[in-house]
Amino acid sequence: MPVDFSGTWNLISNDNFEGYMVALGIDFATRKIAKMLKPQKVIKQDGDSFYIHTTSTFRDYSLQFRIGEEFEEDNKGLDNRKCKSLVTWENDKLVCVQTGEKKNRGWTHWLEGDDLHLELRCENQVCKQVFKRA
Ligand code: VLP
Repeated sequence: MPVDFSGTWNLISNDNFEGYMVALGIDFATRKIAKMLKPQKVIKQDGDSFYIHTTSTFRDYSLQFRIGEEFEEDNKGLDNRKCKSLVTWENDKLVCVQTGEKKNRGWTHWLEGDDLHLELRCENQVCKQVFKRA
């Protein structure tokens, strides 16, 4: 049985979000607002189907996918660049590769103790976020 990421999670730390946003080409004004946010993630996992909703006082982003099935992602409200995304299991980690204009773009989710971890990658930048159950 794979791990279960389902739940409501609150951001508690956010390392190098700035570098990640710069790599994505997010403008200065938006970055200033975005780095103050404490987003919440709601994850619903049902077998190989996932729903991940990231909400904040500024913008929301939601994503639905099935493991192993490539889908088109629009990144609406983020950098708005379309990409082809594929999420797979690597042991107990959920690994997403986002193929498109930006090199080395993707993310990895995993559980560590009671915490949800997220690594966001773009080009040579890595952002590391940690969430606790709400
Ligand atoms: C854009 C970069 C901040 C910053 C401007 C808007 C949504 C894995 C994955 C599921 C993400 C989160 C992406 C955050 C990139 C911000 C608005 C912040 C709130 O999560 O859980 O999509 O990719």
